[in-house]
Amino acid sequence: MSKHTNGPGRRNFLKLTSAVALGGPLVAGETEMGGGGAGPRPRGLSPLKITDVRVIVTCPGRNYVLVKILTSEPGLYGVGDATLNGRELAVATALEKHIAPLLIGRDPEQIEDIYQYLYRGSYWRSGPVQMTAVAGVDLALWDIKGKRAGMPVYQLLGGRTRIGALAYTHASGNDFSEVEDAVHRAVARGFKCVRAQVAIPGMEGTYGTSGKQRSEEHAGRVAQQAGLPETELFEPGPYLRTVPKLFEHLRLKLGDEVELLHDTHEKLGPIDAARLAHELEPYHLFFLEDLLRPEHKESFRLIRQHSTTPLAMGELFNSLWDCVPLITEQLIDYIRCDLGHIGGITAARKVAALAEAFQVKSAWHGPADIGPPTHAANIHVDISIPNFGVQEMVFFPDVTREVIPGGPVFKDGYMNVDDAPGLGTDVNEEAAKKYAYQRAYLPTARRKDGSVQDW
Ligand code: KDG
Ligand code: MG
Repeated sequence: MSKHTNGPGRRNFLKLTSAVALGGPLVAGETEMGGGGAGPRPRGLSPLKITDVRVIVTCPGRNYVLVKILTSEPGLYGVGDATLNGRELAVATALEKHIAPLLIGRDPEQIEDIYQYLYRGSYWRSGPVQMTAVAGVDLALWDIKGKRAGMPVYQLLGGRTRIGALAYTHASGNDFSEVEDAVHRAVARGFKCVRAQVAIPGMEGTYGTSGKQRSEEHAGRVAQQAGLPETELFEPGPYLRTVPKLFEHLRLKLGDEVELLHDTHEKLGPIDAARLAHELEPYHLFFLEDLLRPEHKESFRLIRQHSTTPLAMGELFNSLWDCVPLITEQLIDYIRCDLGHIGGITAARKVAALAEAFQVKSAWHGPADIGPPTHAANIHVDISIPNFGVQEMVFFPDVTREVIPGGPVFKDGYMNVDDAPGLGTDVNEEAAKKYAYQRAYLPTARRKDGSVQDW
């Protein structure tokens, strides 16, 4: 083999390094490898460049931020999702003003390099706004790569490892029997796994419920002005007394077959979290989610010392490194990062590979406040990794599907994608214009004495 087929010759190496030193892209076709710096370009594919990055902010039912990346190949584009609930415009601005100019002229096939460049290359790394923007770009690039290859993204990730992604939905109610009815309805629809949340007596607006339980006493503290966040009330005492009784009720009425999950939404302190995990043991949850704030990773050790309830954590994490200690110390059983907030498929693959080595499974975040491209990305990763656990999902309303068509489908307890090239989602830019952004916030929470509580 000649030295030229082993890698770039000195002349081309200099060309390459000087291009990068000048902040230029690893330009396709500029090296003797003939293909984008990292390796030879597949035969028959011409060099490709990013020509435009469009950021589309729209509110079909709720706010979404879409990223559409256009390329030098006529008609070839990718669509990603960069929605960050309640901070949509911050991400849109980061994309438009800071990130899009860095992408024009780059080779969209160099997904890993672009991820590294936007994440590590920017000095101000990580954080939800930055990593949601990176995720939007990353998803659009995988979409382009899939379309160019004529393959669904899961094929590019190594192909199928399973028939579909076991899915869970949400069931909630104002009392135990309402939750029980909601679980029944979910099971009748085909779900094998259901997350159960109940309104806590005396607490107005419990996370995960419809929030009917707002008392007169509390009403004064709820923001009256439209478009400002509501304030919910949280007290650990009533919460800790109610939740184990909910699951005792559900097991009594529903038996052991249905898999039950519960989301604590980062509300508890370490010893209360350990108590809840311990007291839920008899009801054999599939997992107990987000017991502690993301800052308190070391406190998971305390929970593990007291309980065998399986634990899930991670929807507020923004990078692989946030996940490291929980995975490598086996302090959790399911890692549930949000692909839309950790940098997309490129980051999720790294998290999944790390987790595989420590027998931790995936349970990527899948709420309504991330768009269909991220839900599609979840499934492409789920069905191609070996250590998939479970997938949270939602059914999008028709108005959302009009603007963002495509996406995974639910059948018999599983989510799946078809064999459409790329991610299998799109954006209808004309339809998007009909639904202008509306300012909206997540709720906040306070204790009875008025002090701030994690929501
Ligand atoms: O934007 C915040 C929501 O995505 C979050 O509250 C949903 O915790 C959540 C979940 O598990 O779906
Ligand atoms: Mg959650």
